[in-house]
Amino acid sequence: MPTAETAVPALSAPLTKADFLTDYRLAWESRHASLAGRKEVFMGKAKFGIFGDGKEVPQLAMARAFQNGDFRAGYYRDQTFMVAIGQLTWPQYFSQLYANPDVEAEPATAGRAMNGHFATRMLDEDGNLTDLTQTKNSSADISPTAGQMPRLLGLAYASKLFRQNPELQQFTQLSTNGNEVAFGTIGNASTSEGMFFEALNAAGVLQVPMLVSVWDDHYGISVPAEYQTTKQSISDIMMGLQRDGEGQSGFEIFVVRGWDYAGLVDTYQRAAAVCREQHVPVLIHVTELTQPQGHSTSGSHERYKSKDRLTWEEDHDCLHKLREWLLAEGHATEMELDDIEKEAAAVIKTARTAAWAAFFNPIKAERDEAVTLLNQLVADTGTENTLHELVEQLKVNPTPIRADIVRTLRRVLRQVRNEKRSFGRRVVQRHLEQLLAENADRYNSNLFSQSAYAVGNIDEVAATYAPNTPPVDGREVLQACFDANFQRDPTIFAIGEDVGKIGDVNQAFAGLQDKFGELRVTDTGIRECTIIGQGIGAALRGLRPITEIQYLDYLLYAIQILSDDLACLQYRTKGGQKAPLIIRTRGHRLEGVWHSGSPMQMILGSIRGIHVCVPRNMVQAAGFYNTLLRSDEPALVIECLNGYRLKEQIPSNVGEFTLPLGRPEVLKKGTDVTVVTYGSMCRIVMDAAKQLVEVGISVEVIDVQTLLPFDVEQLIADSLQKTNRVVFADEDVPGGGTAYMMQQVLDEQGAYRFLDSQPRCLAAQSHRPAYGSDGDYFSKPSAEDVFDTVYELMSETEPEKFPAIY
Ligand SMILES: Cc1ncc(C[n+]2csc(CCOP(=O)(O)OP(=O)(O)O)c2C)c(N)n1
Ligand SMILES: [Mg+2]
Repeated sequence: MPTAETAVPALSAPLTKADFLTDYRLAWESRHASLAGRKEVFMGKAKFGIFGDGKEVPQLAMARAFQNGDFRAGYYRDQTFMVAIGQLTWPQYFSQLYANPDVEAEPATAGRAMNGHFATRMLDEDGNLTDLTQTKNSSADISPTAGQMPRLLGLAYASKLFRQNPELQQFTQLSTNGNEVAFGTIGNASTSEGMFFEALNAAGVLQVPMLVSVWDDHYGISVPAEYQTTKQSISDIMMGLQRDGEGQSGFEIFVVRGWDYAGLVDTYQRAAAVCREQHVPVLIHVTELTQPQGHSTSGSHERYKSKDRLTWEEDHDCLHKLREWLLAEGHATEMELDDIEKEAAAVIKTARTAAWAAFFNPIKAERDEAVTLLNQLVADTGTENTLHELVEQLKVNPTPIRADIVRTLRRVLRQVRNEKRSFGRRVVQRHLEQLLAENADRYNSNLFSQSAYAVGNIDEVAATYAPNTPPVDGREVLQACFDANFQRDPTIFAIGEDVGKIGDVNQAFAGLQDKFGELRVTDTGIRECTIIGQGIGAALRGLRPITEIQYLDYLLYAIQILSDDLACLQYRTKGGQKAPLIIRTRGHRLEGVWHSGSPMQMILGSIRGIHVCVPRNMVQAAGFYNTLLRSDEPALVIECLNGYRLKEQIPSNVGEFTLPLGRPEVLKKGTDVTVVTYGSMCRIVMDAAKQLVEVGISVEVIDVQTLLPFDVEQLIADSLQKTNRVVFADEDVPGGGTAYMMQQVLDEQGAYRFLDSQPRCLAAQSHRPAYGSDGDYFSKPSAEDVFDTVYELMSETEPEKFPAIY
């Protein structure tokens, strides 16, 4: 990793000639990196390339305003900035282009994201946060345009909490009195996205130190500003955010040309100062930028830019303009600048060569080792003719990849499947296993936390109950749970629509704002996507947010950011960053199309990397919150919307008892049929189970409790071994959550072999649930539906004892 000394220092005194030339050198290194990167793609050494050419100069100015403790949330053009702050080296840059999976060579994503996805490593070897106040930090980039904006809001929001909440001042390794600025970058065209506007509005409301730079090159791939932005100017149309003066709330908005080095340096100094000191959000619209090589390696910009535009871009290339300025101001001679440009080219050439060798040599060595073992196998088995060609192909491949090696080993083993006694065969098989394990670490690891605080490592504490305590409303169980956790850990806070003053629409936070203050229990605007982003950014910085989505149906507004940002954070950084965010919501049965949805398959399919808890009541929910608030992993907790007023026995250790994730609970023992369900369906299934007893059918009811992880000890398979019949029931559409559970049990757990009857799924209807009690009855599975489904299974098995009803 580069050291702090290699980074461009933040500007405290006016820049000197040496500083100008340092910047000029870096700008040209960056340009040569872009030019070389494109060539590497066209030579076939990398699959895709997107570069920061044409955006170098403003990034140098931004870097000079960026201090230790600050955070970036940006996009793929920011290579110059990342090198300027000392958090990217040119060999690392090329390593990412080549997809080098070695985390030392490519610390941002370990080869998992395509080039231009920047990130700093924020966790130590044990998975704990390092002292982020001592480093310059970048949250991990994602590709969806504007997807960095919700997280950016959260990074800035954390500074506000650290500054304004005295209880947080003890955490000096997380913040220095909230002085940290969150710097965002975004392309002009990406400001067309809704979440850009949502994040800016929220930052203005919250008054947080968020400094957004728009790199405006007039285009979004081929589509010009006329199609992107009203009046073709993002600063013009955002002017309503401008604050009226010092002490007023709102934004500071700056407009500066992207090739005007002196103007940029000055702007960033002033902008960052107001942002840092006063916590005023800032928008810097950086205009007149260019794309010397076009958008990416996917096509050429001559196809859609006019000759005039291309000439204008050439004239306004920020590097050419910087050169003109340095000469005009007498800061350098032509010869000095020529030399710098040449030296910069040489630096990049060396970096590129070194990065390629570091990427390719280990693969070649792996290939050679495999060929040696395979040749021994050929000799050993005497099947030269059939195997020889496969081995030879691998041997002469000039650019092997790891898949070529593994593919060859697998095909060879296929051919010698009868040579069971061959020593060479066993050696090759062991070697294949080793390679598969290594590649699993390279490509399939780190979806979840590997730290001591991973959910699986949290101590189990049983709930205890004092005798003779009367049952309370479910919401009071949660309220007591949150109260205890808020007292225990000052980094926990809750935000969401109606969470603050009234303590959420179902009052689980009632009274807690009065008790803990507005910074701990906080109302937000109606903006699900950035509520989640606010949580992600704050969690990245070591805080413990509970972000609320008022109803499960509105999770759709946030599912993109949960999927693209939170769920894959650990994975896409190979354990370099974590955001232990809890998303609290409520759903399943209540009323009508938009308040009783249960879109579980959408969730299960899109947020792997986030745990999904589906507690049947509020005691179970509290147990999950207690576990999660002690762990360092993100989770979605879906409470039952119709459960807040149901009476429950409150544990005496309501803030301490923990529930393990991934362990189902048998709600009722039985011998004939196992019904697997969760959430609000538990009560309906239990009701049906009672009715089934009356006709002599014994049902075992299992509440899975969490869908991700799912039954890690395979308890459901044990149940099927006993009953030999199974029904999966939930409120999702057919083929949704029930199909997932069936796959887990029959396929993953292999429980198909215990079945004597067809496995059945009982889901809701394919449409959204209708309003009213009849709408519910005819849209969602009822106790009668459960009864009939189970009864049919028994009727098929023993028609005499259980004659068909219909
Ligand atoms: C949500 C989403 N839609 C489309 C894309 C494909 N895409 C990648 S970059 C890009 C253009 C972005 O233009 P702009 O924001 O101006 O940034 P620039 O590349 O010009 O710097 C598009 C459409 C994407 N990555 N994400
Ligand atoms: Mg653009």
